[in-house]
Amino acid sequence: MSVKQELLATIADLVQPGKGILAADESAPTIAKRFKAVGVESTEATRREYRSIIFSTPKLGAHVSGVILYQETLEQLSLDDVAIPKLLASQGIVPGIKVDQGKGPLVNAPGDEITYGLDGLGTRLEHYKSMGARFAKWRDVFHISDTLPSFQAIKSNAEVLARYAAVCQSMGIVPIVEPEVLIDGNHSIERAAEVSEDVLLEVFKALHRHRVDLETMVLKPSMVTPGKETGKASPEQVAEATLSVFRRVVPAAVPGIFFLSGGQTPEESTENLNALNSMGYHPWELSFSYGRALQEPAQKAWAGMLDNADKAQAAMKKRARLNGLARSGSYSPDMERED
Ligand code: 5MM
Repeated sequence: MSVKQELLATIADLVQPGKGILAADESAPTIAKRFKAVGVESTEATRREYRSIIFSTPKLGAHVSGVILYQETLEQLSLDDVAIPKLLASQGIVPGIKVDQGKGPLVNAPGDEITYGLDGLGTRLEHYKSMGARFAKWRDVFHISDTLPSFQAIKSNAEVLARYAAVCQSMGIVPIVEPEVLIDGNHSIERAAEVSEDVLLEVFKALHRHRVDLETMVLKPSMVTPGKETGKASPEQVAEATLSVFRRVVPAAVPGIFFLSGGQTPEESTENLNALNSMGYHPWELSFSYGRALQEPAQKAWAGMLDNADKAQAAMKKRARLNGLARSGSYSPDMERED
């Protein structure tokens, strides 16, 4: 199989009707925060137990086409001693891997950040591929204020994101391109739209500069919403604001836009995705690549106890199923009452 055929096969597996991606690539500090919220200490053993339970959810592959893993998980065995990528593949799910190495301050741009991880990326990808990973993810982060993000931050982050995507494709790994515009702050939905448009425009310019093949990548952006401290917009307002930005700056050649949940509640993120898919024809598939919004109920149900595995799996199945319905605008909030 040529590299291009390999990329196209992975895209076909990821971008399927009624399915989305589970982002389970929390780094050690992030998963420790999530576990603390449900009273669990984060250790290698608790992380293995929890992730093994959710990935073993019966028929998870009916609604989840791919899972993004953290390096530790890619190399771990499930509770039944099956390699995690093998367990996912047995569910018909494509294993993927987070390859950025976190973020830190962007020098001479107070308040902005830059994502790390280009050094040695090719060598790491070779190893991840040998372990079963077929796609990768890199996340850039943009803060919103009256003055942030600076053009310097937008341009520098877009550049590294495009360089990462080009390296992935050269090795037959589908890149998920994630420019996250943060929900934190008291900005308006209009300001979020302005920043999202600026960011996406520079990201696609950089992807073009680096000759990234748009047909074999996935975009993972934030929806356009008001800041967390500003209050909520209705699903219709979020969908309209998001689509009006994306229509201007995301080429139709991109096969799938898989949104992140970015601090929205599980129900909100499903309702918003449903509204997006209820609004007419779109040139791209609109799906989910949620972390918190898919996992929060499962983490609460598990609460660090293996005896709660069935409850955790039921919670995971429910969120995956409802988001699967939102892929075609077939979700309704009444369904939240069903088990
Ligand atoms: C699951 O969280 C991912 C890893 O975050 P850290 O590197 O901060 O530990 C994160 O990249 C995630 O994939 C995206 O932010 C989307 O997740 P949410 O929870 O926003 O849907």
